[in-house]
Amino acid sequence: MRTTFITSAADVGQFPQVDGAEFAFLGRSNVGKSTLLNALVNAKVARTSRTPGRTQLVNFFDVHTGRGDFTLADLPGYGYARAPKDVQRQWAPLIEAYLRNRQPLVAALLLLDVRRDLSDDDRSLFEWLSRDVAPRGVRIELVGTKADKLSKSRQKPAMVSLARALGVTADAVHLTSATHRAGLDGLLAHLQGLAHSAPASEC
Ligand SMILES: Nc1nc2c(ncn2[C@@H]2O[C@H](COP(=O)(O)OP(=O)(O)O)[C@@H](O)[C@H]2O)c(=O)[nH]1
Ligand SMILES: [Mg+2]
Repeated sequence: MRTTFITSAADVGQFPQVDGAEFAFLGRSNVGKSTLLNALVNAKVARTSRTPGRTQLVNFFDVHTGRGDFTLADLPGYGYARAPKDVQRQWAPLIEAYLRNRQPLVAALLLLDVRRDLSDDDRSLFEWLSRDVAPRGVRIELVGTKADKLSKSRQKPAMVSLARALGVTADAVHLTSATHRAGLDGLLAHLQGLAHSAPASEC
């Protein structure tokens, strides 16, 4: 597997043209989007734990595998309390435009920290995705992150309560730990399966 950085986009006009399927990493700041992306492709391509700056960027990566190619998009996080107000206001239009219109997008991965309760932002994003984005054929994949921070016996109950808060069953949530490399092979195989079954599209 080989992963290369394509570009950073600050607005819709800068989204790259790609062939094949694209998957987007969504979730609040610090939930582990960039870390999970890096762990999945086994490379340090996405920058992690940087304080969100003034510019919110979508970072695109090309992944080449023996089973075909796909694109990953690392989206800016939300809910960073100390972000300047203009940055907080910028988040919604860019991400909304991306999720509503991006043609190669096959699935939006909504990342949720298994140790934390759902935030209002998590819930309203999930509801909006279900209502306005899923109908155009984009799947919503729920991914629990940082499983290693909970003992084994507390992982399942945490998943169940997250799932219940969203009105889905716990088996709809992919449980992962980037640090312990848990749940990554299954998630990658799942994405590759979706990439294969997606109709070929150009941006
Ligand atoms: N223990 C643990 N820490 C993680 C995991 N994934 C991410 N982190 C940490 O969470 C922080 C935020 O991660 P990052 O990927 O930058 O989050 P992002 O803002 O959603 O892109 C960093 O300090 C990471 O090292 C994980 O699976 N386990
Ligand atoms: Mg990040």
